[in-house]
Amino acid sequence: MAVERTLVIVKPDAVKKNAVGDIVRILQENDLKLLAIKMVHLSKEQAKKFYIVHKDRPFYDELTDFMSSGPCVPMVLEGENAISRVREIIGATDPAKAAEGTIRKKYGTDVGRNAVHASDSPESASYEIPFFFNQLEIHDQY
Ligand code: DAT
Ligand code: MG
Repeated sequence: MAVERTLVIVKPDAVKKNAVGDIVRILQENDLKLLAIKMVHLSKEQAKKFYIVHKDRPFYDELTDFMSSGPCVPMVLEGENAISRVREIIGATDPAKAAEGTIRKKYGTDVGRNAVHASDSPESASYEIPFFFNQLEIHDQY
């Protein structure tokens, strides 16, 4: 077991559903400490850079259009095994296949508009956290 940090994004669809507060609550109630949070509206170019690992996937253009379609809410969470635990709490990529009680089951619309993003490995977290937050914006002393 190790204390990890992970990046979660409430995607534009879930921001529009006014689900930000509920999603933060669910994560905090699962012993994840909120270290940073903000609201940003990504440009298409910024969305393409964030999702660069998917640049050759057929859904890259659709995904980056969606992620730049409105404001989203990135946040940094910390806890024991935070990366894999958050992936379980959010559920499967396709909300139709997500388990009962998961965030994507509750708020996702379809495989493209699936309410939340979460880092899938320590390597992706180490790219994704500094993509949105600098050191001064990450608070672990409370
Ligand atoms: P995850 O977000 O569960 O890590 P992923 O990394 O495979 O999933 O894909 C990134 C995002 O791309 C995903 O959250 C939604 C979108 N996406 C994935 N598969 C898709 C598909 N078949 N059609 C449309 N969008 C898709
Ligand atoms: Mg992924």
